[in-house]
Amino acid sequence: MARYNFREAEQTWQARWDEAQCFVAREEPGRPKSYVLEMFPYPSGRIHMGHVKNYAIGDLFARWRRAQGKNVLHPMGWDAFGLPAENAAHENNVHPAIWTRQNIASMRDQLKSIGLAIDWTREIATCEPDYYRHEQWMFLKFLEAGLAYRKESWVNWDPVENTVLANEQVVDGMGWRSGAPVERRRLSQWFLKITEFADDLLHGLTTLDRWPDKVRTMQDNWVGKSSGLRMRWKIVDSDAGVEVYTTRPDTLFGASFAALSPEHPLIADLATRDPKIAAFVAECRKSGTSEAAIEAQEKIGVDTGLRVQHPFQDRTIPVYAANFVLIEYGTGAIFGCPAHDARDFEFARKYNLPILPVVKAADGTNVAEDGSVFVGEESFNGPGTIVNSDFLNGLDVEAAKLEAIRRIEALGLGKGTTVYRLRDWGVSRQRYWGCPIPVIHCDKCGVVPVPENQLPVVLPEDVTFDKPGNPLDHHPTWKHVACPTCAGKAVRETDTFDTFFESSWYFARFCSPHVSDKPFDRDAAMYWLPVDNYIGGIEHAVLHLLYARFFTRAMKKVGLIGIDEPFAGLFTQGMITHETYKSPAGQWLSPSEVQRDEAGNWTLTADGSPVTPGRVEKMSKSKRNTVDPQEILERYGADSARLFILSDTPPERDMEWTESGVEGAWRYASRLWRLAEDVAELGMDGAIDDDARGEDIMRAAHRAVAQVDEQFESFRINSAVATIRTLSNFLEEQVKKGGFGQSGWPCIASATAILTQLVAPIMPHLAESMWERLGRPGLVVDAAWPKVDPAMLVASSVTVAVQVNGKLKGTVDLPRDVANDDAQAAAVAVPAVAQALEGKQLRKVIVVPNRIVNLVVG
Ligand code: ANZ
Ligand code: ZN
Repeated sequence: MARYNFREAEQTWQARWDEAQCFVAREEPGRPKSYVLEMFPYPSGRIHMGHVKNYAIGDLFARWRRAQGKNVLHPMGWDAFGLPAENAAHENNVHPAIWTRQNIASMRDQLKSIGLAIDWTREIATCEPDYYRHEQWMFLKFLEAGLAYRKESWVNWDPVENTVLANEQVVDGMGWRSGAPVERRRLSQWFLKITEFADDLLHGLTTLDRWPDKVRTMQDNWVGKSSGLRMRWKIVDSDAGVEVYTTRPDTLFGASFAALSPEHPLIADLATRDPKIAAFVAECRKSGTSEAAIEAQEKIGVDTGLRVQHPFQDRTIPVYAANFVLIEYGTGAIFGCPAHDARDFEFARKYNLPILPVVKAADGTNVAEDGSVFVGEESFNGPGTIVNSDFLNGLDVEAAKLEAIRRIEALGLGKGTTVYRLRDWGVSRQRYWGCPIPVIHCDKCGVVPVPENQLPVVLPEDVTFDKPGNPLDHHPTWKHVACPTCAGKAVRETDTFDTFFESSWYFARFCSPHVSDKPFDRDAAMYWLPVDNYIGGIEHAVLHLLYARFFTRAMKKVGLIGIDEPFAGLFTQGMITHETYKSPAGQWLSPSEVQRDEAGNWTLTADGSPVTPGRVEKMSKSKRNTVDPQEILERYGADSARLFILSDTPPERDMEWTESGVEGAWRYASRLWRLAEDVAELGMDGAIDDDARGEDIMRAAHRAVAQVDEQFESFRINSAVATIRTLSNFLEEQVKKGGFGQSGWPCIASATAILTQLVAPIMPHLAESMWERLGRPGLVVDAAWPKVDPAMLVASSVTVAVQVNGKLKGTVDLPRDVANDDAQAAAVAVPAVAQALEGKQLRKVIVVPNRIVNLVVG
């Protein structure tokens, strides 16, 4: 019997699918579609296990939906702009374009070797002008529609690299690559008006019932809608005032200071006269601008000497500049109530400011034996009753908020408002390897959009990386152009778009990737979108997914598309982990350097020295616990890798990669192959026909299909694998028993064919080989998914006696092993039983499964 040769089989079937153009998608209006999409990869050079998992899950859906008769779109492309290419240029002196294109070529080969059901004719790379020209055009449309604008904003500036850094690129106040202290700078940047859709983005979340709750919650928090009060505190001895925003107007009587952001105009003004304030502002500038960075810092401030008047009381409070007040949120100024806010508490302790409790905790946290309210070792921010607050006393927190707002509004000092945490999206990057922003700066005319007929603005490839900063700035010619309006000397914008720009609409481009006169064909997009199954990592729960949702709305506003939500279903997969290993000297060792001896001890393969196995952690280069998919594909084949990744744990959870696991998958693949061979060679061996046996076999197959359908649908892929194993075990036993007659023999053959179809979305190559071996016509990939015959799901029936108070009243035919409740329901419906029960109270029901239902009445 021939051993299953996965190397040969995988190549053969991939070529066959290619030839038959199995996965080339065409719009067919009226035919139900399914758009399956995995988040497209960054072309880093080689695929990693996370990719394999991502695409194994997506591929399962693409193949399964296709077999179910859906018109499937399952495309692939490359998120090809970005910093790593530029870093490679600086480090290895290779041009980003060359580096990127080489990486794409090798990763494409790798992905193809996994045997994915992808329509490669739709492949796109975002770094090519035929892709990014459309986003330049859309940007101009957004400008016209008021969805893009330019403004000065605070950015993280790396003085060594001469570039703006994203918040994530500031580590402990230092540039992640230069290690130089980051500065804050004001720069003119382009913004997209995501805030215009803040409410709509929130509302949309409620319609996304096929998204994980945690992702919806994260987006909800990111948009961060809050309601509160915007109010003015009058500055003593001045006509000026300070506008603050608070979500806790109920704590107004507990105010003990006001604080302004170091970037607040009033502070900037004071800094020109007061060196102490100027020094403080300069100090704050040294740290990043992100909320996370600011949250982590020690809360510090400086007393400005100003005081503001309390709105309801005859007292004033000092005004500080404080590092924890963000310029971009609310009004950039707050009043502090240390008793009920953790940051204010820390600040008050440090600067000896009064801590005035005004909320009596509902849970008693801050209530003494005698009922008085005290200040503990931390602030209290839960619910309770207001105290020490004049007209608010006795109200609960929520009622007090409303009352305080009413009073402030009556005094003309402020207004209840809604505030969002969401900021407009700054899309300018001072980088080379990105899409050029299509505008021109003219001294006379200002900012002039590049006229449509001059698009695309092609990123020049003849640049050098010998100086830090953006090579577009030092390019000798590219930058200099005639102003489109006055024809005078002008310069191009050298900033490029944030690479999230490209990933915000690529799903729409896939619908018609070859149209050149517009970003995509509207009809094609309306046919395919929204994406039915979008699969990717949880790390994109906020930014990418939010930007894409915004972009879809923006595209709708400029008439490109007619939907709001791009992704109807979202699945976030867990990571792949691996055990870690350390040498006696404490160095991380890679799994390929170590081995386990018979006694179970780990040693270094090279010299046998002892190795300490460590915790199971996310595969990472730093811990060296990665396993290269390439090696696995070569040793075990794509199918075994796919099976192991899908079978071990629910796909949303982290899964631990082990050598024994993939070996087990490989053994199972070989067993399936043997089963196909055995069944193929099985003949009628003259046994007497046993119809019941044939029927049992078909029932088992149908039951498995019904279960797998449900398990795939709910992403319980590991359970589906278990179902498949149960069926194959059963079929193996049957084959071993042998003795098939004229009716039994076709049954085992077709049940094995059904098994093969269930296997196909997971191990597509093996399934083709089995299908062929079983003598089935055509390719399994083209075979219609088995239809479950409901009659086959009903387990064979049994006749059950129905008794009332122990006396036989009738019988009822029930499915074997039916639930007790169902047995009872069927029993009481028997006419003679119903009669006997009339007017009586049912006290108790005793069910002897598959035999008796005894109804006890009184
Ligand atoms: C007084 C107060 C008393 C506050 C109290 C809280 C508790 P959320 O709910 O997260 O939106 N705040 C307002 N603007 C700020 C800014 N630009 N930078 C830093 N903090 C700012 O937070 C709203 C609260 O955060 C506001 O309510 C304000 O402090 C502070 F017991 O006002 B609160
Ligand atoms: Zn001009």
